[in-house]
Amino acid sequence: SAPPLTISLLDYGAGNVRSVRNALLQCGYPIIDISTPQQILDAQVIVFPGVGSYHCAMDVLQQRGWEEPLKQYLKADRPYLGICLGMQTLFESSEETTVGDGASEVRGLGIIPGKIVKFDASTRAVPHIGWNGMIPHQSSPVLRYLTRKDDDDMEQKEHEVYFVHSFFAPLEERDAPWVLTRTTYDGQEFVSSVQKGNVCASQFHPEKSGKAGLGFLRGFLESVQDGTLSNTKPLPPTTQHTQLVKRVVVALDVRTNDAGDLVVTKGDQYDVREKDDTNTAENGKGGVRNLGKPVGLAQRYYDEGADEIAFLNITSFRQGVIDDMPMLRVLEEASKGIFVPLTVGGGIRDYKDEASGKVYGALEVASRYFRAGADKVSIGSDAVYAAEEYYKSGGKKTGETSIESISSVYGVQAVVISIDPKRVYIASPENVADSNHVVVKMEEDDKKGPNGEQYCWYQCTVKGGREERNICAVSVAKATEALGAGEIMLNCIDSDGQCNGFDLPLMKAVSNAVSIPVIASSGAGKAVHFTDVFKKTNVKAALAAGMFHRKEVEIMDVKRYMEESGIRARLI
Ligand code: 1PR
Repeated sequence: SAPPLTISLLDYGAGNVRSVRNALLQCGYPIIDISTPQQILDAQVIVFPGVGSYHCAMDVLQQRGWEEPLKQYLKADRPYLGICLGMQTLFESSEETTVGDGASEVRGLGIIPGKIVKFDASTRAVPHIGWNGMIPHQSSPVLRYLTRKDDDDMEQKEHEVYFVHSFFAPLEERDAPWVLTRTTYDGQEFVSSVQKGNVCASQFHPEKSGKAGLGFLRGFLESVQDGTLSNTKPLPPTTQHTQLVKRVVVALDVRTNDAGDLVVTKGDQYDVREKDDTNTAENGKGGVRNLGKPVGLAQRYYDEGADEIAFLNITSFRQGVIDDMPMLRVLEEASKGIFVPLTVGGGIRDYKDEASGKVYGALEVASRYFRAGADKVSIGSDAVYAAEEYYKSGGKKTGETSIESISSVYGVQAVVISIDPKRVYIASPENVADSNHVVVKMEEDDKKGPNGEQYCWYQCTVKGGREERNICAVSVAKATEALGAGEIMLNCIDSDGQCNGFDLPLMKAVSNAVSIPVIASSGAGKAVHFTDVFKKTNVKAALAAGMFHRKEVEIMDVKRYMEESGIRARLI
């Protein structure tokens, strides 16, 4: 048989391509890194996982003298797989502007006619984040592992794949020979993958699309290997559309227990110590609840169908994380076998090393996590401080907050804000002390105040719920969106660990106030809690911890229940 293929990886050093490497390795092919123009011309197959911004990718290609050989390689119809920006740069230009530069369009490689444009954010949440389907326009060996039988109508369907982008290639008649699949995002159709001959590229991230994504990579690489890659055929047009599915996220709260081991724990209203003498600590209180090892548990949730996994370092306020090797190791290990997005939170802020006096910026802290395999970082306490400053200055952006510094380098989709609010009950809306606090009405009896109060505002806390601040959850969400956050993870300390369902008034208030996606968190105990929050609020994802850790409900039970209730979920 033919000698095994070696993949030439075009890694131009922006952001994290560790997961692409891991996914290619998982498919069983060796990788070499391209470092000279000649290596482009000599490659058997090139994989170009674009991350960061369009102009940055094009600048690097030019500066390193890679643009011309790459064009030559592509025009000669040699095997190529572009991912995300690796697809967008194949087009003539992009609306994505260079920093500080009003309206200039950035030129691309010009292999495919047409221009990359931005989603209209006035009618939908932007970025387009999450799992969406694909409608094939051609049959291709690349898609051979991607179809599944639909349960109801026995129709062949493409598996959902993971997208995260604000810009897209519009579906235009003249690009028709290139379109491999199309996808719909809230009424907007776009090109989700292209293929002509041996040149192929995807807007979605196969390396983050679970087993379907690995199947796409395998389909591509195997057909390069056996020489069948260009065996494509146009398919008859259909009027089908796809839909972004609601995500089910699992969170792992991680900390060191009293014996010094890093464990997954889970609190009741943020108290992670056992109520009895289980795992008893030296000080006589209950020990830290130990639900297992972070990497092993995360791998289990990936295998069981989690759409996304978040690791939260919940005691990071006590120590700096710049040297937090155990947590970096967790990311490194987890990203080897988990091919869905990984978020890491806790301690993403500026940090001063007391011993040396050296100051590390939040960007440096975040970069270490990205390099270790994280796709997003979540910012808790520091986001509250940034929001306070934002309002104090009358809505000025300094460019110096952790949110701004990280999102300007890694993109808004890489910055999640974790909000930890507590209810402050009031008898009537007039009783609110500060007119900036958004007041909501509690409709369910079990969420009313101790004296039957029907109203409350949601007070933000910092340091894992230990310190209250005079700012409400809606205000923090709006300010952090303005500063460049891409997503909100919305907890509720009152509901955390209670298994009584998500705090719907809070979820409604925040998801209606911002246009970035909101992940509902805290309080899930049954599948119906997920369908409730999806039906009654605007959240795009829902997160649970305890019910999955205790194996009370399986992830796929939740998803099947969602589908039965008419809410699309990713079934594996
Ligand atoms: O402030 O940037 O260092 O971030 C600290 C991070 O750690 C924040 O994301 C904060 O939410 C988290 N955190 C701090 N202390 C705790 C604690 O529990 N003592 N965990 C904590 C927060 C929230 C969710 C939880 C859901 C779902 N955990 O992740 O898992 O509430 O739980 P459930 O489904 O069992 O109800 P910074």
